[in-house]
Amino acid sequence: MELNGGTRNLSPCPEMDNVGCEWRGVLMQQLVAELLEGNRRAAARLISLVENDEPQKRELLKDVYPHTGNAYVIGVTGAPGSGKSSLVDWLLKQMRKDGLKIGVIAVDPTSPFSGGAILGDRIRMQGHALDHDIFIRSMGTRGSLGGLSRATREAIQVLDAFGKDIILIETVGVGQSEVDIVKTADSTLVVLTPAGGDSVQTIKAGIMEIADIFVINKSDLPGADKTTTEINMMLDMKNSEAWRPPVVPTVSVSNEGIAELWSAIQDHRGYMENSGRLLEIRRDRVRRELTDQVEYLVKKQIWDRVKAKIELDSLVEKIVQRQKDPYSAAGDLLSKIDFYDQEREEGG
Ligand SMILES: Nc1nc2c(ncn2[C@@H]2O[C@H](COP(=O)(O)OP(=O)(O)O)[C@@H](O)[C@H]2O)c(=O)[nH]1
Ligand SMILES: [Mg+2]
Repeated sequence: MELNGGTRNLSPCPEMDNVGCEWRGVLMQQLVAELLEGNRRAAARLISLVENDEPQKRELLKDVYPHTGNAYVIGVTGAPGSGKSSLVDWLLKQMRKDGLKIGVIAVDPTSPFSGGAILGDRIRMQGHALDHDIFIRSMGTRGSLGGLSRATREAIQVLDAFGKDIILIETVGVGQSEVDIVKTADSTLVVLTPAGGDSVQTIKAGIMEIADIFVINKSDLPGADKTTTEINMMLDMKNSEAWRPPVVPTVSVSNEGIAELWSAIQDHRGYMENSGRLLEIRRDRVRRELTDQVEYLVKKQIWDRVKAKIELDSLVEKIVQRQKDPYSAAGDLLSKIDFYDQEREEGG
């Protein structure tokens, strides 16, 4: 089996005639060139392409990749309503004072694409709409949550090549997929609010593990000190690691604690860079990405061959009728495409 899938000789648009396809290829190259020149519409279109998982996406990302690696990625996660968007809003203002160019990706799988919290985020962040060094994009669910974390990773690459120094990712911290999204960040902020009567012990363990910095937002509300103390106690109990997450109180409706938060982020970045940890996690990420790509290509190769040679529907029908079982059908199927040696697999 030859692994030539995804290389340039594979037509990125097989449904078109050759002339149309070449023309589209030229347009795509132009799109990447425009992105590198700083064209916002090109950035927006490229993110749409990755979000919709368009077939020509892989070719584009190949051209984008050599221009990535400069941006520092900051993840902001926490329960809905904890104040993530308000915090991001103030952080943008704070970072702009340092002359940084910033991209924001607001991921909210709980919201439909064009309404709800996403719309609220758009309106809130509109104050930055005229600032050309800020690029804000919302992503909702189109297809699976796994698809969303892939699309987020790819959108980060686009914004990185676009020349952003910092990429902020806001994500609702509820499930595994959001945790996966956060794993693409170099520094992760977990936003909590004063627990009131409740104890912070109820916070999901996974979320505690990923925090580089704890933000106690809405510190104007009662119970902020208690929450801060509890988090610190939980940190005391953990084995001392090289980096102890600071706990930063903020009031994001009135810009309190934002400068302190920005300085905590910079401290963490300094730690990541100086300790070699940043290089380490980026290497791990590349390894995962490479594994994913290999698996993607292998799967695609197999299914392309299977579909070309085998009538799947009739096979499914036979299995439904109990004339065949799925286990031997899978083996038969792979042996027909000259890929799978069934006898060896079964030790026969
Ligand atoms: N009292 C108080 N309310 C806040 C604070 N930060 C945000 N809020 C409010 O909390 C609500 C949710 O904020 P939002 O930023 O949309 O939260 P997100 O869902 O985590 O992005 C909004 O009504 C904010 O005005 C804060 O520091 N104190
Ligand atoms: Mg929000």
